[in-house]
Amino acid sequence: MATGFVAHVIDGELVESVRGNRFESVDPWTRAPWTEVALGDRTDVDRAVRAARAAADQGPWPRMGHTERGRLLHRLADLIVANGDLLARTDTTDMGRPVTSTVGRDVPRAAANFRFFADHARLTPAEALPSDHGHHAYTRYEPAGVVAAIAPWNLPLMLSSWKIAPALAWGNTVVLKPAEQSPASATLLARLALEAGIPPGVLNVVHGPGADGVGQALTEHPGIDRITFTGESATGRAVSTAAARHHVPVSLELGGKNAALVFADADLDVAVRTAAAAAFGNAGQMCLSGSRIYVERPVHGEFVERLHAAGRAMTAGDPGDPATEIGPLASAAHHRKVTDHLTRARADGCRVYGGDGSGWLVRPTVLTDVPRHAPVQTREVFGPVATVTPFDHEEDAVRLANDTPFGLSATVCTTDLSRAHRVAARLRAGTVWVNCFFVRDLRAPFGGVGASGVGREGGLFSRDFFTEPKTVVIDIAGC
Ligand code: TXE
Repeated sequence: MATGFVAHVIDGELVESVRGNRFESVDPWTRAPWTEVALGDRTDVDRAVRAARAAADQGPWPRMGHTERGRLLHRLADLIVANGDLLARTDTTDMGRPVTSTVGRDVPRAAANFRFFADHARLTPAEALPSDHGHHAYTRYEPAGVVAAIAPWNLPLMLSSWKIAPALAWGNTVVLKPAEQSPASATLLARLALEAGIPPGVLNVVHGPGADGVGQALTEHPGIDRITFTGESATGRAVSTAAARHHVPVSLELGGKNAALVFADADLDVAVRTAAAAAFGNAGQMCLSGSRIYVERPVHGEFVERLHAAGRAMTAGDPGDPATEIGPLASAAHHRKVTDHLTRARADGCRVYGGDGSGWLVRPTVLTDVPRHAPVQTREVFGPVATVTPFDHEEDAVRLANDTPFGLSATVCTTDLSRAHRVAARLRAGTVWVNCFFVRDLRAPFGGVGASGVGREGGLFSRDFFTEPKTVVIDIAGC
């Protein structure tokens, strides 16, 4: 039975929906509701956007300067760390991500996002343009206004903070819609923002579903100036269409079907460790997952055996147990999607290693003999499922890796330095990791090619998205 209640946060207040509706959030480990959540609709979205608009147009936040804003964002980061256990356990209960990851990775990274963007905004210079013609020109990076942030369920706190931190650091106000499968940490985060001294209306949270619900209402609202979205590629198209009606710029981080290339010269220990982390981490529920693995033929057999063994060795079970590495999939619908893929893969003639599990748990799964056009090879499964396919030479490997409409990330395992650079240059992907996975530098561009997204965020790319750059030209010739 659900015991708690997760409210919207609008204009600094914890509120019910105007119509008083609620929904239940389900704990994927117990498969039972664990909390009630305010179920918003267009009216609640409108209230939140109005609050954010007022805070943007009349409030202190956009005007207080980078130093003071940065101080408050650092205070929020301190509070995230101080309340890390609660935030981490909330995400673990909401979506099944193992607590070692929510405590050890998501909380520190959420705090780091706020610290980084606070400092980055404060320290980034703007251009002054010398002119030959008696004029001086310079650029001002002004807040864009009200940002709609629509987050997915796979890394709730971390991905929300990745969107909110740069938006706030550049002086915007935000309406956040977390995923309906994992809403609770967003309300906690907004409460901590208020506790940190961030003014009411600057960070608002509205809960509810996306299509025909809060998400859609937010993207269609005329009071929004930017939309940053992470989710499925098809949803990204709907978001773009809605945004186009009001000429609102969008940043879309969408799905992936990311390749990992393992060359015969690779250190196989590193390759197996990297591939297992890329394919099975967070039970494969990451847009960056390396789910299509291509291995040079001489080491293919050994690699398959070792990857399967690495998957088997991962502890799967209760995500609240610190020993657990693989938790349950996030929802019944998602569990069905992943297991349907496995059923279809068997029918398509794939050999399946692993893949068992009870409840919504699916253990790491390795597939071989996968037909090139099988759905498991071409579509984002978003589960702990990796296909492993042999290749014969470098050209072949690059062609296979690029044989997809997606282009989010890729991993290359090799000890040949020239090959690493050569292959990285030819892969059609927003990020290429060599002998590593998931290493992020917040100054670097992050985003995808093709069906994996539109635009980049990170460092100056975030500034360019979350601001309206303005050119000021001054006559200094005195005539
Ligand atoms: O995604 P959706 P879902 C992929 C992954 C997964 C699949 C479906 O393959 O199995 O997408 O997941 C909101 N207007 N990724 O259904 O629907 C929604 O409420 C505005 C990849 O959860 O895209 C949620 O907050 N918003 C991925 C968010 O969009 C809408 C992360 C994502 O939900 C909306 C998650 C609409 N019309 C899933 N429809 C990644 N890139 O990391 C939905 N939403």
